[in-house]
Amino acid sequence: MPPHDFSIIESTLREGEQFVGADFTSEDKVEIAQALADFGVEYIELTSPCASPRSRADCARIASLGLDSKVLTHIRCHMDDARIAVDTGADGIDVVIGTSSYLREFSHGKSIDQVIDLATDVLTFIHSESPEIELRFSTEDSFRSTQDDLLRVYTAINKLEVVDRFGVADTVGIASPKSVYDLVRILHELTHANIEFHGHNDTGCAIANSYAALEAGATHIDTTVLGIGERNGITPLEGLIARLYAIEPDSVRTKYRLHRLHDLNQLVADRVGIEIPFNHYITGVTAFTHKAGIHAKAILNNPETYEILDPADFGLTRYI
Ligand code: HCA
Ligand code: CU
Repeated sequence: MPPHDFSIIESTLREGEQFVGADFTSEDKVEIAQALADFGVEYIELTSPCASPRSRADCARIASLGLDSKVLTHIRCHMDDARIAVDTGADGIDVVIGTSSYLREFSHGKSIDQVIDLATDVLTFIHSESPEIELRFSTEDSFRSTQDDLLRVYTAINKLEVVDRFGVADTVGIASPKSVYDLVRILHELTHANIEFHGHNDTGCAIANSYAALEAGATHIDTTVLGIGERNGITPLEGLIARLYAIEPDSVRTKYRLHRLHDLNQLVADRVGIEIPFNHYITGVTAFTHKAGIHAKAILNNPETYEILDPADFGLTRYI
């Protein structure tokens, strides 16, 4: 049962940069990266160094800070991008390419065979340039790709023995916990590799899907602070923490500096010009507010009657 040994890939500075309100300055990025590292996430994922000269400079700058979290950069499966990414000094590179018929037809225009050939070239190149770099290969829109296509792609890439981790992405938020569980299981059995899950929240399943991925043996989950990202975003860091804390509070308390979560949320909210939603996991203003008389009375006798998260662990207080 999760949480077994898993890592958070915190993508506020990549997926979160794709949020409509986000336009981080270099200083913002350094401040957020430091706050994420202080909270204790295992990985920080940064926007592709190919997105702009500033992204490239910021990537190199953050990679050189010596943070406690590993720094990853994220690229399209493209030789030009790979050549730039190996020079950023990042600890790892996340490579992604679309495999659904939508993306093959309307985005990059490649067949599955061409996807396999291109990924083979790109991944082999990165590994030969920087054998020590942590390399992840993922398909985009995995949950609208056929299982046949996915298995062909992952089997071919697995044979190269250059990848440290495989990812699956629910790019459009269509997956359910059951479909995530099944795909992660199949992939894990096929590759025996570490598996990462990236889930969008269009239908409100991102946290449950991430948890199902962990139950199926996934080792890495992507999050962003407040869930920011394309459209309505991905798995919120706070929601994943709440879910895991509810199962095993001790290991979550040990792994992360939970007291810093609220300030981290406030920092990102300020930088992207939003409020922390009132009903947000852990840090929303009503998360520890009790109103009904019956609840209030019982809470005063024993808070656990109506609380599975202890606000004190997060440096927060309850209101009655
Ligand atoms: C996107 C790409 C991505 C990539 C996820 C990943 C997605 O559409 O911007 O590399 O794990 O959701 O598929 O964010
Ligand atoms: Cu995404």
